[in-house]
Amino acid sequence: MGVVNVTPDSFSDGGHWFDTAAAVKRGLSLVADGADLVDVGGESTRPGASRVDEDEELRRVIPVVRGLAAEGVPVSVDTMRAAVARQAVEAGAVLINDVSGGLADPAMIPAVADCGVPFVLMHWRGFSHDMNSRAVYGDDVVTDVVAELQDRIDAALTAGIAAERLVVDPGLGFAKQARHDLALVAGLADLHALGRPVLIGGSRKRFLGHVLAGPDGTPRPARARDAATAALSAIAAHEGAWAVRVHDVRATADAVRVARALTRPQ
Ligand code: PMM
Repeated sequence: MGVVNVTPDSFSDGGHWFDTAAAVKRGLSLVADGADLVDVGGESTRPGASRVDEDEELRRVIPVVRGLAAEGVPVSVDTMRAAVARQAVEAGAVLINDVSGGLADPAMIPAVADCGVPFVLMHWRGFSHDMNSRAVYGDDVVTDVVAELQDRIDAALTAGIAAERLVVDPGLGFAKQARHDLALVAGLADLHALGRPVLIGGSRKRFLGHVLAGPDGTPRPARARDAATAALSAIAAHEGAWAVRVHDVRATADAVRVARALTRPQ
């Protein structure tokens, strides 16, 4: 899954693809690099970010979804809003990716039930402006995240969404400290116990900056985390992830192919 953030302020690629034509072009180049799916989002979720209003989110996202779908690209929409999700599906999106797992907008789960497309339920504990304060877990972060994701699965099933349409995601970097993110990737096998495909979104995230910190402890900046992202992608793929969500598709597509060759020798 390649990322197109149509935002002025996403933490790692904000501002680059902010106009429609540039964003569509970017999506096409991600496909040329090997993306099977292009995730289009119009709201930054970087830690501390404040919300964008709905009209502005629609204005950013819908023309890009329409433009990519018209080119035959499978598009997912990265949104916490039911209205954006509905209009994106009308514009050709084939998957709804909600980082709040349906919690931010009470109309989201009913909208997904109506739309009939797959739905990514990400682990989430609150909006970006104060999510870091929610990074408090019991003895084992994996156990807590699995339990909270199970609650989201149950909410979706209760609303009539078929289990086959659900994908789960541990939400790396969302109400997590670096050690939580690392424990979740190391504990990927436990996420499979939920019985649903797993999406991993670790691309250029803070925990990789900490892993790659210099001798004085300064984290590696976001733009210099792509090799680490590819390594993470290979590990996630090898551990059975259904998809990885990344900015630099080329390196990750290669990494995933290596992982696949190891698990399924021809
Ligand atoms: N991370 C971001 C945005 N959307 N969606 C899913 N399913 N999983 C993620 O981990 C995720 C996401 C934030 O990263 P960005 O600002 O680089 O897009």
